[in-house]
Amino acid sequence: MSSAPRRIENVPTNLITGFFGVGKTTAIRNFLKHKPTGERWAVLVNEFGDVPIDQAAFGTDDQTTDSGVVIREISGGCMCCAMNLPMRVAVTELLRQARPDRLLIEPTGLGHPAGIIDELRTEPLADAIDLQAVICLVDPRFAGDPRIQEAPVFRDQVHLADVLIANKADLATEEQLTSFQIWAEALFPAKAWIGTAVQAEIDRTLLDFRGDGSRAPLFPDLHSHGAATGPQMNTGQDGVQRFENSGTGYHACGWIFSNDDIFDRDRLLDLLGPPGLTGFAKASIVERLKGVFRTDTEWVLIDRARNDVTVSPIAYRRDSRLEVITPEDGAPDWRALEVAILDCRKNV
Ligand SMILES: Nc1nc2c(ncn2[C@@H]2O[C@H](COP(=O)(O)OP(=O)(O)OP(=O)(O)O)[C@@H](O)[C@H]2O)c(=O)[nH]1
Ligand SMILES: [Mg+2]
Repeated sequence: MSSAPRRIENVPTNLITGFFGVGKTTAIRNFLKHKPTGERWAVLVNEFGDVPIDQAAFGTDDQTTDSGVVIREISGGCMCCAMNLPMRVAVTELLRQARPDRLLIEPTGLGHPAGIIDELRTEPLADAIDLQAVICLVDPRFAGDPRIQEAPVFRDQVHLADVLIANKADLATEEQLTSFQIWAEALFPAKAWIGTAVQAEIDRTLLDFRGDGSRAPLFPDLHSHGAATGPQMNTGQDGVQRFENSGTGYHACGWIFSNDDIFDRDRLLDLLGPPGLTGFAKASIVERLKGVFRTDTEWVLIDRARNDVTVSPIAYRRDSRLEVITPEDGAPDWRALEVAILDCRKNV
């Protein structure tokens, strides 16, 4: 006779929040590296665009790694907005399937934590989840940028966090780090922890801080509107799939290219790299760009947050794919970009 499965209760859970490209996925990858042996951890990643890339960045093709880590993705909008139900379903399924010792949740860069926290604290998830520290990463270079600083989503990401970390400290000046510290220490209610990090190396024990359940959002209604529209899927030139969606002041366009296409690495990097090269982005603000490409030398991950670009080899092999996020009023001609990308192919 088989016994009923054990109830899932009080799974320690953390939210890792922060604006586009600040280092959330990098932080989670680091936490996973320090995961106690024998524990099983689950990760839920939400991406704004319709073409998920973070999954590939975790170095897994089949959503389940062999090292006690299970990863799931929700793409195409913010799970805090119109996606409460998909989020509830995804969390429930992930908990059932993985029966994890800890759950880490990465919302999109526009994610409003209040909506997610509410969902986690309400039945049917409330019993299953024990919400611990909400960790918010900020880029100290942009903490003074009015476009970000005054954005209600950014302010609530900061306000609702228990732990505040200035990541990318290597790219900031001493003055920017000092300004961050002064600003962070003046926040009310006070943070449980304020720190700086490089490559999102964050002390693992911060995950265990108790979340402060009394933090109320400054902008409680934010998560009930501004949901992404779409997705609008178009089949473009040569059978390429193009997906567009927009919401909360941003526009995302993603592409999936055939696995048979082989791209010229140098031309591709010229195109997608920062302005100053021949990049399309000269005239547009690229808030975020993530792509996996099969090139003539190797498979690469192109990872760009504004004008900081890193290119690294990647184990993903399923297809080439790209996701670009720009402010809604600064979106380029996506079809022209698609043509330019396809022009970088070598084997046509
Ligand atoms: N120089 C520098 N680069 C960093 C640091 N932390 C992360 N990065 C790089 O910043 C880029 C974005 O990092 P991610 O971890 O993907 O950021 P994210 O917040 O998950 O991005 P989204 O999910 O797209 O919002 C990657 O190329 C990282 O390697 C850091 O401390 N210094
Ligand atoms: Mg990420």
